[in-house]
Amino acid sequence: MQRLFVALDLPEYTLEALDQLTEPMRGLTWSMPENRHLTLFFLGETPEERIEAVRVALRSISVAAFFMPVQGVGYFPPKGRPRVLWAGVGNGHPHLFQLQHRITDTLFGLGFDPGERAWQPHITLARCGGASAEAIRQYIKKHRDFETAPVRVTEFHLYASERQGGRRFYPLVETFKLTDV
Ligand code: 2AM
Repeated sequence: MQRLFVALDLPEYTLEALDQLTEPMRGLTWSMPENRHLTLFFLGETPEERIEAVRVALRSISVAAFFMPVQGVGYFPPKGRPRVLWAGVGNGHPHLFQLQHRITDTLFGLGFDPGERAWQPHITLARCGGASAEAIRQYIKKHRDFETAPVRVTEFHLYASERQGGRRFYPLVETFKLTDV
């Protein structure tokens, strides 16, 4: 079994800008900068014998490259105690949603469950299990105008998610190129 997900990588300049958003806050666990990405589809535990079919299917996806904004911060869930602090993509780009829909259709066709919640593009910055809701609201207010250079998205990736000594690692399984425009 491998725990798999499909995601977009972020260039160094974006990772640096996101790193500027980190600040000491009680009860908050910041994600490791090298682990920051934008998840498009979470496949979960996948039997080895199904992985080749996933890779072949993802290779057939044809979506044009695009520029993705990186702006705004927020948290999940919108109501109740915040659990995840994230950076957003503004209104995104139609191709971002097109790509995510194509991936979802493709993997749904292979029997993977997209889950019940609507996909909300986000880059996880921190888990906020122990932070106070008020501290998170203050943080959001302070960074509400966050915006950095858009990212040119030219590929997406299939990653595995592994845990070693309490830390998560995301080994790359395969990269899939978008089409040139
Ligand atoms: P995230 O994007 O909100 O951080 C690997 O676990 C990646 O898949 C993470 O980026 C994670 O969330 C995302 N993901 C989406 N749905 C998930 C789920 N049900 N369980 C674990 N991770 C999930």
